[in-house]
Amino acid sequence: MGLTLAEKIIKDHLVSGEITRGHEIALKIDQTLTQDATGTMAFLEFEAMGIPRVRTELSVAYVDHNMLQEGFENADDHRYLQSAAKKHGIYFSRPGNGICHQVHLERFGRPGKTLLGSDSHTPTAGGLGMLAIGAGGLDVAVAMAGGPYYLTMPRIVRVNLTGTLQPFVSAKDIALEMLRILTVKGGVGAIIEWGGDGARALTVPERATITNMGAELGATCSLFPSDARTLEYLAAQGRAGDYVPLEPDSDAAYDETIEIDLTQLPSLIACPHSPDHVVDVLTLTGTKVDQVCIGSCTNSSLADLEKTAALLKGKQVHPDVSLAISPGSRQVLTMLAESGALADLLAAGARILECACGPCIGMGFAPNSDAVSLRTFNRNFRGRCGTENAGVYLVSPEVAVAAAIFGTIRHPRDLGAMPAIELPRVFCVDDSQVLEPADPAAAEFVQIMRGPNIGPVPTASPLADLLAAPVLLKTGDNVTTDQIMPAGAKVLPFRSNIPKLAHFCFESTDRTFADRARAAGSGIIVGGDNYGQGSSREHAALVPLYLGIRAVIARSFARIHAANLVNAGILPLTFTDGNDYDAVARDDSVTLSSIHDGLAGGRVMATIQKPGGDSTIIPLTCSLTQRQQAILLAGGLLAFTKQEAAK
Ligand code: MIC
Ligand code: SF4
Repeated sequence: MGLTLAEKIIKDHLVSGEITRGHEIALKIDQTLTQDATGTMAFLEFEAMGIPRVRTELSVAYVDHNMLQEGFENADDHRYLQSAAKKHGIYFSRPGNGICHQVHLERFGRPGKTLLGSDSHTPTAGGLGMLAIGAGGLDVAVAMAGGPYYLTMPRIVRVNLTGTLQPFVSAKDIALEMLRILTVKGGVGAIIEWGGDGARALTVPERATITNMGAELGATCSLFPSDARTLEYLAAQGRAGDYVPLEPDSDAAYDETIEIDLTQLPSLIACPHSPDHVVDVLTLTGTKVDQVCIGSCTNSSLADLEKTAALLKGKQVHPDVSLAISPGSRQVLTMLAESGALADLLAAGARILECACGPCIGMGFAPNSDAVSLRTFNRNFRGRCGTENAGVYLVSPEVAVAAAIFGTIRHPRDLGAMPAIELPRVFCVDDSQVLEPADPAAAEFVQIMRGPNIGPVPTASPLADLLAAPVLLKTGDNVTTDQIMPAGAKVLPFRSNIPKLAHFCFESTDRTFADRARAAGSGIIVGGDNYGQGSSREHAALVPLYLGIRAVIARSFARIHAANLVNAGILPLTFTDGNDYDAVARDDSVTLSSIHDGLAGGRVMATIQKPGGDSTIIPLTCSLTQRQQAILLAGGLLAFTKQEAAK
């Protein structure tokens, strides 16, 4: 039987394990990507491993998230990252050069290679036929040190695209359609492989919009074949030499196949506050709009913004709408300037923001109270935009432009005919803002510059055999890492300062959480399904660890967060019987006994003691690989790595 595309790349990179669904595999990682909001911690962890120089083919550090410099903190972190990158053999993409995923696609991604990134949207590079996976900072630090990346071999879902997109319907609508079909947890434990005639017709940036939002499905990664379109893109970037053709075998076996007929696909919109609340845009016709944002790692390519400019040309943004555009990279912005499109955007009344994540992560441009904000982004979790009571809707650039002009949600075909967009065959390549690392001889003399904001990385103790702790918080389903550890302009400057970050833990869910956790000294969190969906931020594990959380019991976990809990040294357990979720409440005392045997046996018994005195015993499932068990017993991945190195 033939191999799927992902299986081929996995086979080429397999360090250990067998390519059988559900088995643990270890992959050699060719490239790593870090960004500033997760990178400071990842770099501190890399430093703690004592390895002088990265052992990957390529590691790049981007600065794109923490761009507002309201105080010294972010600037200090940028300086730390720049000096540490120089010392340790890492390329450094300077602030202003663009969003990590956009720049990586343009300048570094290579078909057939593996990429591990400390950002959940790392799978964007799957648009180039790369096996690109998001992970916590510590996993990325280990990969930078030359260690393999461990994961459970996912199931592989094939999506077959047929037909042709209607005018004004675009790649974003395909991504939203998948969310409508699969929901935010439908991709957990899966790799999504895109194919069919409809996929062949899509350009690399369009493919990247789709692979980007595989993260919202919870998928491990998403990828497209590497074909004529890939060559065309790489050639435009002056990188035709990086091209290798890659297709799945014609007799490859998939675990599931989804068919999407592009001809039938309408313009879609994801309603607040979840990317899978997807409806036909027509159902919301007439809804008044306050703000429109075009950009983010999902929709900020040159093609997206040239299209935006062409649709806006000669028109004016509605007086009640504030329109912001954040180009994905300096390359995109430069080319918009050269083509004259930038002038069209300005003439229409758009506010041009930096080439960075910006409003997507609440770094400025928060909407007004109760606003309706239409964004071409990928996440619309409550409060993420910076305004708790705003409603964020996720849309294509076409729907965004229509709303910006009309002031209400309208089908974009009301804009008239779709203007034809001509993109240059050769893109403007200028890597001057990517700094090369020092050569090995000079590296030892490079001084790392640390600001006072950088605190120590919290570490766990080896997992005890008995754990008795109160339930400090009980959450519902689909809790996001934005809820556990919010981001935004106020909080992000403290990404390298865990004690400061701790004040904000679960802030929007329960303001008393951090104080109660501190007072209790140790505790347990109970969650519903898909606990920890969303970002890769390991801070959503490190901060609870710092606050004394020793275990999280949930109905199910999102992939990256579950790995981050283990890496931090927190025990993730699931209810063997999902109904037992109802048997546990906040302030109950939970006793987990014979944990060490339970780890090996896959089951831990929990005694739940109610404040009134009643108690019940429930079984919990502990589905951890032997390696993960060893990590917990060592007190987290950092301790485990040091322990292994000492052997
Ligand atoms: C996000 O989109 O949520 C982020 C901010 O890019 C995160 C990374 C982070 O929290 O720093 C992600 O997607 O992993
Ligand atoms: Fe940046 Fe938003 Fe993309 Fe995250 S999702 S990398 S915050 S643009």
